[in-house]
Amino acid sequence: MQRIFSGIQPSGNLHLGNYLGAIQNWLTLQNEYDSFFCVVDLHAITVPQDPQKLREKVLEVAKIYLAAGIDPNKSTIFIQSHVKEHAELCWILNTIARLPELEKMTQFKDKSQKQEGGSVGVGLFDYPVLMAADILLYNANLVPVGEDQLQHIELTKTLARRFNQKFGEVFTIPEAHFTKEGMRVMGLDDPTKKMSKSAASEYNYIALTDSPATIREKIKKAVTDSGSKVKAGADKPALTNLLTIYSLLSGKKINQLEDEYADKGYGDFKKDLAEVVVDFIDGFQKKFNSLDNNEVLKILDQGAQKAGEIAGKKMQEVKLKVGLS
Ligand code: ATP
Ligand code: LTN
Repeated sequence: MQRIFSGIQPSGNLHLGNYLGAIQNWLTLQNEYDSFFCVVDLHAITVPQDPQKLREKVLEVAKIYLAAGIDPNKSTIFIQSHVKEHAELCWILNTIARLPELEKMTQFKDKSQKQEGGSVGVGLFDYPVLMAADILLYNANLVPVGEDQLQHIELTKTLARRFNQKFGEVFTIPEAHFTKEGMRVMGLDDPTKKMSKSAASEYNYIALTDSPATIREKIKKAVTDSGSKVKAGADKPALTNLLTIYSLLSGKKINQLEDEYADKGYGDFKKDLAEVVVDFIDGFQKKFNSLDNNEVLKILDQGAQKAGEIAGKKMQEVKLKVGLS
């Protein structure tokens, strides 16, 4: 059985972009692949985090996986820092990664600009190497992520090939996997930038924890394009984005929605979209609130144990090849 690996950082508020770009895709994949879903807390601390909030967020993201429908009987769910091999392999990969490869990462450039002058940590720079370690430890074949992560997956492949060439075949070369529609959900306040949990304005995103009133208000305020037709297209980035969200949550095709709203304006469309989103998030939150924290911690312990066995074996192989054992 082929394997998939993916992860989300326990930082900020998880939003519809994370759900539609990543988690929704995982739900179908977990039926066909040996699946590993990780809460990447070591990645989260590459920018400053409040320790108590981080602790809460780690549990929250694990619960979001479960509430969204990741089934612990089919998939392995665990916390990155609970499996020490992630940091260990990251160090070894650091010795073959090259400075210019990391310097050109757009996520690093974006995120380092957002940090206060002079406070960009080495961890933020090294973030993609840790991500490569996550994936390579498990011989993952596919990595389901949003489009913004493609550059990191390319680096992962480069490092895997380089290591294999230098020391002998150890790592499987992974491929990125994403759905065309959900790969880039855009900000509600600016359809030229991706929906992001670290966005300056909360009107950029719909958080999975937003109340119905907040959701309705955010969608009402969402930017629209000139004209009045509810249509997708290159000249209508805002409507394309809203139609995409509607389509992914309702299962209706975009052209079907365009037909439905042919005689209606933006106002009617937005009102209905708000209800589709409210419905989805309401169902999601009900499941989230019904989860028992102790049960979740048990699932995470079992996940770390299973992941640790695989990661431990891979690390032994790596150390042997490099000459560390
Ligand atoms: P930040 O914007 O603060 O970097 P993020 O919102 O991108 O964070 P991550 O934890 O980095 O969140 O990403 C988790 C997953 O969600 C990744 O697979 C990423 O590709 C996906 N994702 C994030 N934002 C979007 C989006 N707007 N559209 C589609 N997928 C997204
Ligand atoms: N960088 C990713 C999160 C992440 C990840 C991974 C995704 C860390 N390690 C391994 C897939 C596989 C992001 O979504 N921002």
